[in-house]
Amino acid sequence: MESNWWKKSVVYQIYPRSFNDSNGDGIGDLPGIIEKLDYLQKLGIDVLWLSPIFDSPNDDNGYDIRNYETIMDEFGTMEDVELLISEAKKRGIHLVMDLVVNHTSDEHEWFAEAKKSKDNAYRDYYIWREGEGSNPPNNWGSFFSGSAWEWNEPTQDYYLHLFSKKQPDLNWESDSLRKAVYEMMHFWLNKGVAGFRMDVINLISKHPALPNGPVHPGQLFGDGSPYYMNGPKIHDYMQEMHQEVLSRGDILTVGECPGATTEDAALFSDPNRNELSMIFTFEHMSLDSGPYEKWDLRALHLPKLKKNFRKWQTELHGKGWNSLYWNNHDQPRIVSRFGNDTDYRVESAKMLATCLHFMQGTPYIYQGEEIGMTNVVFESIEDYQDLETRRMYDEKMANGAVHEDVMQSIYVKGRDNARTPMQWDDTAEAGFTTGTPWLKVNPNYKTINVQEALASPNSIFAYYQSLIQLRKELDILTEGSFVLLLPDDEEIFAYQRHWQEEMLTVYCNFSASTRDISCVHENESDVVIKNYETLEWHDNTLTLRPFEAVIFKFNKNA
Ligand code: ISL
Ligand code: CA
Repeated sequence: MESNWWKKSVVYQIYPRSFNDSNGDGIGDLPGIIEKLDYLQKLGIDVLWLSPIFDSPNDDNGYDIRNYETIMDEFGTMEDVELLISEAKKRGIHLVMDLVVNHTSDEHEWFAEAKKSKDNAYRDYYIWREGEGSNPPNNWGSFFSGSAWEWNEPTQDYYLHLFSKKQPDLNWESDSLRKAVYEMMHFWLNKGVAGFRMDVINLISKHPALPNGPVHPGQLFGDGSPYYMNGPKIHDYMQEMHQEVLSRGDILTVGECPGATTEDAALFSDPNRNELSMIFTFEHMSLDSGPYEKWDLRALHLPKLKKNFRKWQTELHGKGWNSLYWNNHDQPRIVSRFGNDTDYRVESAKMLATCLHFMQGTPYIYQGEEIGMTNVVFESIEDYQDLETRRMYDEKMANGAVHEDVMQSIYVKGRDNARTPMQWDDTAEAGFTTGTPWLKVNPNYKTINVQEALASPNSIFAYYQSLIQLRKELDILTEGSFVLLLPDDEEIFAYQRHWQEEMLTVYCNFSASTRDISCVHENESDVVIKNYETLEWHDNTLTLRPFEAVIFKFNKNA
């Protein structure tokens, strides 16, 4: 493998539960993924990242792992995984696993042991504290509502869970825990996986005193994040993990890092520091929320988004590496979020893809993004399956919120927007299953589906194929520097890339209005890709129609 191969790769994320059901039980599975490898090869991606496929009671759909080395029954068997790895390899596709080691399931045998007694051999795999009188050890809230602490009767104390109470946090201070994690990583690398996406990896080092956090306006619990995000030993742990595991090959590693700044990102991804290939930032995903929670809806102010990208593009250039994403299994659908999923769905989906894929970094495509899947509106809260959504709903309603307001937040931000079944064709249940899907399909599958996309040369799918191809062909995409144009413009996202004597200019209209842009350097014949069939070009003025995207490439010396 070429060194740093992941710099020129495009990653595709699969949420296995929602991708393709091969046996009619309503749940996507590994044989279902194997059936669709030809489809992924046609798209042109290089890497498949699978959300967790390990044995789990599914409190959080596999992000609560009961056994790291066995496969969830509903998804298939270890033989299926081995077949998937080898079939993917035949098509030039590497497999990346989800590494969830901030916490396990409370049904993991480590926790089943640890909770029994204070002198149990696994006790120090988790984080235990005495209560403060009849209260929990501190005021931290969990990401999924309620306190971050749960009482353990046998030992008369509490354990920490930053996520649900069925996801107890692991104690990375324990040498034997860290060793067990590294062994498990070797187990998967020995099977031929090419890397790991590391779930909330920057939360693994907690400040040992676990102090109370500030209680922000409108919040019920304290914010412990100053004491668990990018904690005191995080980089020691990453360097140790690199030395013990990751140094064995040129592995793709991407750390999910809420709350990480560009300075943190450089520490994680500077190749000379030997930690990770790259991280996922959350900053660009928080610009349409209030300061304290994602459910607090705000309109996006485009200049903020542009300046945020500028910061990440310029501050990591030559120092580290970016990941580029609009979607994943936790985020609403981008075409509904920063695009327009009614009149300009196709145009805006292509425009958003253009804007992202011409930056420096490794692009991630989330299943369904390549056909422009949209958010969903279910009228009943009962139709939502995500625990984050359900707990938030219950907590807000118990505290006097209005049903319609809470539902509105869920329509805009709920994680099930990303998790509705993949839309393969216009037959029943979108061709996802012959049975009853675990989560309802989006009713728009009759018009938005893979079969329809493959039949049309102008589909969003075909456009993603071109973008992926361009990343292979144009070194300037991997290497070039980034310059933001028109930073304060509220409708147009424009930037340049520079590399050697080459230059790219990218013009993206994030609005439904028509705008004239004066192009000094560009020529009509320099267009690399565009999302409208023709160009509106007169006397070096480019007229950008709603959600139009145009890219020019030229030689600065010519
Ligand atoms: O989903 C979120 C946005 O509301 C985040 O708070 C999310 O919980 C956080 O980004 C961590 O996500 C990861 O770890 C969680 C899991 O539920 C998510 O699916 C996963 O991506 C716990 O493992
Ligand atoms: Ca199935």
